[in-house]
Amino acid sequence: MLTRIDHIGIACADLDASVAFYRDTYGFEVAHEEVNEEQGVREAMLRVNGTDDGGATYLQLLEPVRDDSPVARFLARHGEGVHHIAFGTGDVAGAAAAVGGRGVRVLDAAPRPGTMGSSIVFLHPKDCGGVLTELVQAAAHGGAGGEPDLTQE
Ligand code: V0V
Ligand code: CO
Repeated sequence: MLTRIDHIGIACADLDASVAFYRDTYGFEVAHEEVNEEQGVREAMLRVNGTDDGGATYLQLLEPVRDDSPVARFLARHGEGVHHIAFGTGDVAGAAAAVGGRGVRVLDAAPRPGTMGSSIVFLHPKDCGGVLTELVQAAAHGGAGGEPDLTQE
């Protein structure tokens, strides 16, 4: 059902400074950057291992774009640091339904748009041992999310 760690989300106050830290300290490069207005973030994906065929693992650096967003609230309460963990799946709706059936609150009634065309849902951290948890399914062409899609190309 859940096959891999897709990304670790890290809340930061200044995305460009955080990107520079990960580049200068570890040599990680930005594979993708976008603004997700619905989630209230500007984010950069730094590939740690794997390839763009859907098998990769990323760091997701998150800077809030509005004061009332989840990441802004997190920064105000906790400061910078690890914000969430995301598991990859080939079927995010099915995985969310299965986890929800085990008593975990699923925060999104239907999958929402995530980075690189992925589909995502969040699980309540209070039902996950204090860890905000995301389930993510890759776009059909691959990228962040689940398994390689062998039906393409
Ligand atoms: C809040 N809490 C957390 C937490 N954020 N615990 C662990 N990890 C976090 N990241 C705790 C907080 O300390 C409180 O506990 C309690 O939950 C309620 O927090 P709050 O600040 O009062 O409440 P809200 O309104 O911020 O709600 C928290 C939730 C919210 C988790 C429900 O942040 C949410 O819906 N998050 C999902 C969306 C999201 O995070 N989007 C940004 C990433 P105490 O103090 O009461 O014990 S976007 C992304 O990852 C994308 C686009 C992608 O991957 O593609
Ligand atoms: Co994420």
